[in-house]
Amino acid sequence: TDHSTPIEVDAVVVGAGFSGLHLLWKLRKHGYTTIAFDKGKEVGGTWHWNRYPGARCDVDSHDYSFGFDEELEQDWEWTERYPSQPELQAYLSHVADRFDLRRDIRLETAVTEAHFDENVQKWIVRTDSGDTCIATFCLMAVGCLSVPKDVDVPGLEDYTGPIHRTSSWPEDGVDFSGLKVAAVGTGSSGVQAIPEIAKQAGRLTVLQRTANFVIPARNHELDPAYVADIKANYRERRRLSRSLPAGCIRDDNPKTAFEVSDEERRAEFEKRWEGGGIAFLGAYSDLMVDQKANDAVSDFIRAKIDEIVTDPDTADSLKPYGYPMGAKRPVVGTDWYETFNRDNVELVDLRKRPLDRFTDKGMRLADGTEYEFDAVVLATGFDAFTGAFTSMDIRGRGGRTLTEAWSEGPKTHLGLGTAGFPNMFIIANVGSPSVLANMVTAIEQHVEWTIETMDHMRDNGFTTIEATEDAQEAWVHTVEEIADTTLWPQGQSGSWYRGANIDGKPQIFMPYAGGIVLYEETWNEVRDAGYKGFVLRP
Ligand code: NA7
Repeated sequence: TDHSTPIEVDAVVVGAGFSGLHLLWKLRKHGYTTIAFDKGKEVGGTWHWNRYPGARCDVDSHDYSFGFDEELEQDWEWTERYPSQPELQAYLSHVADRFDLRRDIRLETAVTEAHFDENVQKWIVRTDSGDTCIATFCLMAVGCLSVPKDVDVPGLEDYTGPIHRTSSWPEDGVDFSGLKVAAVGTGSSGVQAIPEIAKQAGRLTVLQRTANFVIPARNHELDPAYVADIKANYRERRRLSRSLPAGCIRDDNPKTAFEVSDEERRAEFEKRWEGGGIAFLGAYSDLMVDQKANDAVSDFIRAKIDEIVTDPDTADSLKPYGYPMGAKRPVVGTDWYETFNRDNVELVDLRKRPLDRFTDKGMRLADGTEYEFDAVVLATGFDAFTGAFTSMDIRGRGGRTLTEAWSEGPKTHLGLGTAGFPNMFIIANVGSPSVLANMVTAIEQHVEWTIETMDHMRDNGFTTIEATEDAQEAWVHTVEEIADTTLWPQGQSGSWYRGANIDGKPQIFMPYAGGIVLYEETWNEVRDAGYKGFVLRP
């Protein structure tokens, strides 16, 4: 590859995961020249890096996939209810090959800086391979969970054994057979990885700081008749998905929790617990808005934990208290609670038995107990949403850095653009439904709107588009306001939705909780009012 000649394109795409691949496909279709950079060895983004054992999506396979090409939909065979990481990786690699996207992708290449040059009204983008790229548009397809949080586990720097992060798992996997392993973190990643590691390890010690509500996934192989039915009606299914707030079909019950009898409510929870998955949250329409309704479902789950986990102390530690079910990202898992009945698994509840520090060989608890470990697994989360932006040197008008512009937290208009950074479009990240909806549906909206806006600019002779300060202040307010109508804010201590999982990170409720339908209506109004809140310049 020639790195010395500047690459001139209409649009540079940062990232080649779901967002980046979709962008590449559509940009080309609409006649734009483009190039994408991704630091991974392969396309896939989130699904390339998070290849730890048990990694799996918790949206149904047929919905967590691209709807832009009917033949792709018909040809691709999903094998399980929820797609595993290897299957998602295979799918995204297939998409890159099938549509010949690779000729516009440079892998193992990280974008290090993106500067808007006001003289030429273009983005000058540089990579760690020495490429320079000059582009009219800079499209940020960087993902919401792509930069791991810095390790803040005391003493871990002294630990001399191997440390594996779920978010950058070794490509050849890790053999834990017979080893003494510690796992830190019990969010979605830890909950998926721990039961798998427990099957292999000699001893597994799980360090839990905050207990989560974990709903059983009930993953299973797909029945060919079911798949045939979906494929026969795929267009309708996609249309329906776009007409529902979550961006996928979830079987939401319109009833409220206390308009039914106690027996009916229990039966509904039981049915959904058996059915598994995020659909559990759709048991009643008021679970996320009414404290009493939420208490009912939270009590139901705590009772399940008591039923499943044989040791009463462990059961007690696994039970979440102090925040409403669903007010932190709900976790979907397989055999999570059952894993703690295994002889080789111990739960260390850090709230009851605080950690003193890690040592060269293992760890010491405040009560003096010493542990030795052959390996440590970290599933400690991400510098969510903004991490991928602040880790690059992004400068807009007047050389102002994005980190500075976002010093009070990330501010955008509709999550699509930010003031001072013309022609930078952000795909499914802050200020948009992203992680609170089916991510792929959310991505689809943004990709469509981005290209539609670029077409509008091309057709009408506009050179730049830029969000106004006023519009983004108003949008940040709207995003907070919508979150405040729910029980979400009560779960935000320590939550990555607010940036509260990282010391010193400015706190703003980042994802838009209004769902993809209201969001689409808002976009339509904005566009129909001449891109209200954006300034278009010739
Ligand atoms: P999460 O959900 O941020 O979970 C991180 C976990 O790591 C969580 O249990 C944290 O406990 C724990 N953690 C973080 N730092 C520490 C320290 N220092 N000591 C002990 N425990 C710690 O990240 P995931 O990767 O699991 O999931 C991210 C998203 O991926 C998920 O929501 C889905 O959208 C997919 P805490 O709660 O902070 O007490």
